Amino acid sequence: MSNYSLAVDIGASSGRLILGHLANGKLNLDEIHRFENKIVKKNEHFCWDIEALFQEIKTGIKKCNELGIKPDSIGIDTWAVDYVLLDEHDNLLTDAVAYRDPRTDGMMEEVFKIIPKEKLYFETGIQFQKFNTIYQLYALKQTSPEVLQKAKSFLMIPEYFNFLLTGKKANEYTNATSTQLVNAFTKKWDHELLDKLGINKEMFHEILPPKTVLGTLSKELVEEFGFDMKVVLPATHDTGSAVISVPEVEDSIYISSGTWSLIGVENRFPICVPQALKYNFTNEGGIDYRYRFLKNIMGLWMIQEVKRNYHDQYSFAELVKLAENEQQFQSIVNVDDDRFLKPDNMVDEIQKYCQETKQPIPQTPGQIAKCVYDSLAESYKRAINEIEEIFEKNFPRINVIGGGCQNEMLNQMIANVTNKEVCAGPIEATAIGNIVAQYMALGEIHTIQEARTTIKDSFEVKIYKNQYVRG
Ligand code: LFR
Repeated sequence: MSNYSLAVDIGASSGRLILGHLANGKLNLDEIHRFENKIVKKNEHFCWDIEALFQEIKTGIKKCNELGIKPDSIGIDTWAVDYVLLDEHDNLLTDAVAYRDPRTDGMMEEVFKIIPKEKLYFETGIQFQKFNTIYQLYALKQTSPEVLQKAKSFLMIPEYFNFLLTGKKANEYTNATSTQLVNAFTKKWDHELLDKLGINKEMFHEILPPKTVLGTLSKELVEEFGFDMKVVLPATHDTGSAVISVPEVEDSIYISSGTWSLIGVENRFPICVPQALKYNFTNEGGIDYRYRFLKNIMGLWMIQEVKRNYHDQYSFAELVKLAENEQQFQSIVNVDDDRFLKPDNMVDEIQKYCQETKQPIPQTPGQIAKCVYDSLAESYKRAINEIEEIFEKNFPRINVIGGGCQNEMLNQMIANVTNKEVCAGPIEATAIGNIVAQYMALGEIHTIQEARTTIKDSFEVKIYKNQYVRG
């Protein structure tokens, strides 16, 4: 039996600490700690409460100790694009402003005046989203240039937690690519882009690849926890970790389904071609320099917000049930529209969209939920068509991974609208990808192929087929 590795996986709506260990070629998981994450208002901006999140990480580590388990290593992944800046004394210069904050409104257009859109795409390969770090930094430059000038350290969220654990400051490759400031081919910070935008390039650190052992816990934390462990870099971008867990990547399209739906394929090189630009696909860096050619789709965020707007009166399962009872109702919204990124009220926004597009206006919670799920399935179908057009081939299978793959109704809808086989699982794809990267760093698993075989042998995958095709 292997030693224990601890994955810290924090998404936009929840975080968890999961212990992994290998026994007889199978990976076993134990959830040690789970907590809520949400956007809070701070200094007029939507922010993440990173102090509270770090306390939750510490609570989880202490729970391991209470169980008598001292993991060999820990790895942290979170959502991408967001960052903090530190001064010369390593004090925070900024809040951890959340990517849904409207400070980046209009910034993309400002950046394109300095760097043509095409150039930006052909160099970085990254999808245009108004919240990418490049636009966040440019927004900061407009309002507080002195802060940017003073900054000595740019750390993305998992990197800041790693710094608090070890005292070491480093940037990690998979998350760095999400900034739209890394050259897709050299895999380094693009100094030319930074210079053109007048962004202080001294604050960026060396980009380290996943599977790097960053260090061990600081002396203070060893004392506090009563044990030491290695701090390893997994793919610190959660989607990078999740896609490692896709059991079968050949001829498969994956959907990493959570707050976002990330839909795409794994690739050995970036595809920065005009057609990919036209459809706004990204080439995010992955473990072993495998690229994720994918598109961000609004995802379960919409239903999370709907649930919140109904004052959490219905659980997610209940909303699915209510939607199932509304088979006759159909209105489709464009889930890729930025208006759904952070509307004041998601239910109102969906209703307004339907009214403006002269479709039946959903009234009941069931109709709203049905509209969201139908719209998501439509958007997946569109993205799949675009992928097949770019690759000039048919992908017979879709692998849905992550928490969202537990939504049986949505899985079935995807199979029906795409007429493809849908494989659902594993659920904890991100934590699993995080853990196997740690095992690769420690030499317990040797290759991604071996990791994927282990994952396939360890976790159930459920198959869905188009209900309307016979035979
Ligand atoms: C998913 C994710 C996506 C990224 C979005 C914002 O959790 O990391 O990959 O585009 O959040 O960071």
